[in-house]
Amino acid sequence: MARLSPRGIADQVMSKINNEYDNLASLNIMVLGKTGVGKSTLINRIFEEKMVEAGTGKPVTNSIVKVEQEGIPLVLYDTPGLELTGANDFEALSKQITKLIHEYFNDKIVGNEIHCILYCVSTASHRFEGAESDFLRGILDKTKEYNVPVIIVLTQSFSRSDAEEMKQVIEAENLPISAIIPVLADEYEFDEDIIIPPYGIDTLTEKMADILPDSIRNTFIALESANLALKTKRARVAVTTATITAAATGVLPIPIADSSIVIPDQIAMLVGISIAFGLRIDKETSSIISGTINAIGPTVFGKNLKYSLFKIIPGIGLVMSGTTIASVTYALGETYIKVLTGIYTGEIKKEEMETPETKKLISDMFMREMSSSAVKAKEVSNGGNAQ
Ligand SMILES: Nc1nc2c(ncn2[C@@H]2O[C@H](COP(=O)(O)OP(=O)(O)OP(=O)(O)O)[C@@H](O)[C@H]2O)c(=O)[nH]1
Ligand SMILES: [Mg+2]
Repeated sequence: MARLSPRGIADQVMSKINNEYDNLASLNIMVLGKTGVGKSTLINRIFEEKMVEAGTGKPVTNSIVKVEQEGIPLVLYDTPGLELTGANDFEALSKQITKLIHEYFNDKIVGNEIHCILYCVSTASHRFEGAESDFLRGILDKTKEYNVPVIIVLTQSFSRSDAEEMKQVIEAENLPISAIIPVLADEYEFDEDIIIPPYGIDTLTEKMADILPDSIRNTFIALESANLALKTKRARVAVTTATITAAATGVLPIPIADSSIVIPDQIAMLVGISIAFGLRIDKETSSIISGTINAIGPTVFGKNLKYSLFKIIPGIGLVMSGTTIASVTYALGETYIKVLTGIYTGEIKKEEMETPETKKLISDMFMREMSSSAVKAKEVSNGGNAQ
């Protein structure tokens, strides 16, 4: 086993994140709706990158612009500033969309297909017209061979009861869509005393993850920054996989001088978790990874665990059993998820990874995970389920 410093492990994880990120299939989403309904606000809320700003898109038809950013596997088709006032406008847009969808699905280059359409209707506008209904039905009918899922997003749902009413009106149209989801993307200041907090984005992102094809789901989870539960769930899959593999490893000799117990499966696990949390290749990511390993290394090799993780086998020396490796793997994965969650929620500061306080926090987390992980690792490797 190669000797690896925490920095060396971080470097390995980083270069693999890089590869993995480059290999993520591009997520292609179409965001439709009249001007001012909140399409850009919604997208910026889901992806928390300033993806959609005036003038950044490249026109692909009269009304549709393509928005993308170097190095991000996301392509958005947006309809900014669209005055859809009557059946003629809808008819014209329908033609453009239908044509595009056919083109993209029949393109020789794989990966251009539209994966999902978000059709935005403003609850605050109190209007869902017959023309909109015909428009959606028409598009879905003319592209039905591709099964592009459509979610109607009720944007600007300042009033939940209005949103519910609007939902019922649209439901009565019996459109072949995947869902109707009320959303308030940004908090709304009703007056000085009443601020309505955002809601519905978790429901929407969960639905999106659900309807996207398997190959695209990972991209979506990596890119979305609005739903921590989605990220955690995906990250736990990586922990489960690595724990199962570790449990099957059998005994592993540990060079005593080597303060690293990180083996390829664990590196893959750290990569999987990092991707789910959307970590990018930068100095901060490196310090998060090496900080985590730094904080828990002494715990694994120090004497402060209640039981020894090692056995001595004559002729081989110090070994770790498969079960122990599984426990350490599980605890490492869970701890890393907790660290990233802490960073996500702001409870842990990226810049403070190496402070004694953060180190202690992480090492305590790891100790807690270790004390329960022997049991959990066993459950995971038996049942294949980390929850
Ligand atoms: N408070 C609050 N304001 C919102 C929300 N959604 C949209 N708005 C406001 O509504 C206005 C229009 O929102 P945009 O996101 O620009 O709408 P759009 O659909 O992208 O408009 P076009 O690009 O012109 O087609 C902006 O002033 C937003 O701040 C929301 O969820 N909460
Ligand atoms: Mg816009």
